[in-house]
Amino acid sequence: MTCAAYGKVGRVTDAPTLPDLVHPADSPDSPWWRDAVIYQIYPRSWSDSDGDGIGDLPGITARLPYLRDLGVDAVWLSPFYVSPMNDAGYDVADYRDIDPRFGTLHDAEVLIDTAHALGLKVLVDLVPNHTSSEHEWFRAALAAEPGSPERDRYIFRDGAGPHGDLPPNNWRSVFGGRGWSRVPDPDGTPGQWYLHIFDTTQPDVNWENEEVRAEYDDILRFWLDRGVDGFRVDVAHGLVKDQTFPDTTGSMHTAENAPGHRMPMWDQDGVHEIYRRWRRILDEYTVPGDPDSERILCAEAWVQPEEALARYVRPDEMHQAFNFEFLDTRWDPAGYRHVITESYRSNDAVGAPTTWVLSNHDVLRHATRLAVVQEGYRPNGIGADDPQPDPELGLRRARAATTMMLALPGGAYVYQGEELGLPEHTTMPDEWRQDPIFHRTKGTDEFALGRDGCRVPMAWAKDEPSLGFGPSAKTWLPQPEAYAALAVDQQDGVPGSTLSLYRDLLAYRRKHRFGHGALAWHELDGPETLAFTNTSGDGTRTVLCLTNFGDEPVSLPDGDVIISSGPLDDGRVPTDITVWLRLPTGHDR
Ligand code: TEU
Repeated sequence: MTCAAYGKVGRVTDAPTLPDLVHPADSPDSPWWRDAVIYQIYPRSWSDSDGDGIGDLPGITARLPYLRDLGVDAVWLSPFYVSPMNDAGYDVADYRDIDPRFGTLHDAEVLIDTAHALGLKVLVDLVPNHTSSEHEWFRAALAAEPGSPERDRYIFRDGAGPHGDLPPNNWRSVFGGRGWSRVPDPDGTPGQWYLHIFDTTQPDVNWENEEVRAEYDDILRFWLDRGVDGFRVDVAHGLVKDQTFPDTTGSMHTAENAPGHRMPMWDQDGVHEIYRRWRRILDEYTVPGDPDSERILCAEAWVQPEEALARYVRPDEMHQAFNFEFLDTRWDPAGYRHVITESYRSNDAVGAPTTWVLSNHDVLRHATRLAVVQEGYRPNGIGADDPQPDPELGLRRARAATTMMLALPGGAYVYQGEELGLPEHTTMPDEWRQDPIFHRTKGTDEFALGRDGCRVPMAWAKDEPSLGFGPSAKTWLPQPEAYAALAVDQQDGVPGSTLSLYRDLLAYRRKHRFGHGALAWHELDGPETLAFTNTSGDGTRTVLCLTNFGDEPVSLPDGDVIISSGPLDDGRVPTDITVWLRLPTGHDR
């Protein structure tokens, strides 16, 4: 390696057109959310204060200092609203109150205030595509006549066939089975059908109806007035449906099944008008001259290609959109290189940051996923009878993947427990499973085990009941044996532990503002490595991030190793390891 090679990286401000520059540096005074690292808490499974086996808000509040010490900027809480819990809270019966299992509205206010006092921002989950079937609006719709204003808040249609006993079209549910269910009319005779893109207990809301739009405006204000810093928007690509309701043959898991063939329930142009409306509401809460007061929207939109996703983060719409193409990338340098390049290209074109993510409550944890040889659509749940992924390989790759992710400019989301290297529960007995996907697909050719394996309660202390999750031994899902050795108290302060790695990565990233840096590919290391540089906006600091995907160790150029996702081999980078290396001053000039 020669110093001259680094000349390609260039000093961003002086050489914005260099061929390998993928992403220019962000302005140093840009607002907090452009480079924030946000920790996802799944409230059922993080911390249980009362011993009922279900996590709760007081439990979360008590443990917030752990997140301050981890070094994240914010938390996002999956839904905590009143819910029958048919989809773990993504079936909301009352958007303005807390489910008693999680606590009270007062507990939520205490949580928000405590987080703010610790310097952490708080995002909550907004679920606008559907309500619970126990929401007062849906109950009123069932009690009302077809064609009534109550029914118009949802998507009711007459059935097909001479007696209306066939569904209005062939749409499927994402969770398996039909996307429509029939209800009796108020007089008890078989009546209309309603659309539910997810579970039958999650009727889709009709976003063509102005009363619906006004209601969600009000829900946003309700939580903004309580101090939340933003919303993660559930199924952001699903709110508006093609009003001709055409039959469709594509997969429900992909918005665009073939170039230009968009599914009629996903990514319709009309969703953007809704987000422009919401953005105006959020912007009312910004204190002039104080970018730290900005409130944000983050899209959960399973939309491809990257340009389509970037439409959600145009300047007058949302702030962030999860980069699921990155999450779905297999353990392959060419795949990562492609998705990183395309993501910056698309987001930079609209002036938005890229928002990286590797795990959440819907997918196999990346400490397991990255050891799975994938065929087709990403695996969704592994059971005791399935081939078991190699946990060591998974953890090694997960640490390397996270070390790569946290070197990338932009924002990032971290899912609870990944900082411990927690694997998926891959041997959970079926009788525990609660995900509606498991129940709706059972016995059918769509069969999938579902997402319970990534939702298992956290491991805080090896020798305590429920591994310190709560004061009793109860847990709503069973914890696998492997969690004990990975508990927080086993890793805290231990050099080389995954928790220490995350803390070190986050501290260095924050100190040197990696999220604001410029990214350029570094070309010298062959097809089996992925190497890029993150250069600070003033050009004074360049860090090389190198991941070795190949079988042979790779040599490093001159520089100081800052962090490595695992031990080096005589100064060389072994298989499935990522290294951050500070290049000597001058190399980047
Ligand atoms: O998920 C939306 C969604 O379509 C997927 O993540 C889905 O869970 C996956 O494709 C199944 O294969 C959101 C929430 O994150 C999820 O937990 C909810 O179940 C879903 O919406 C419905 O609210």
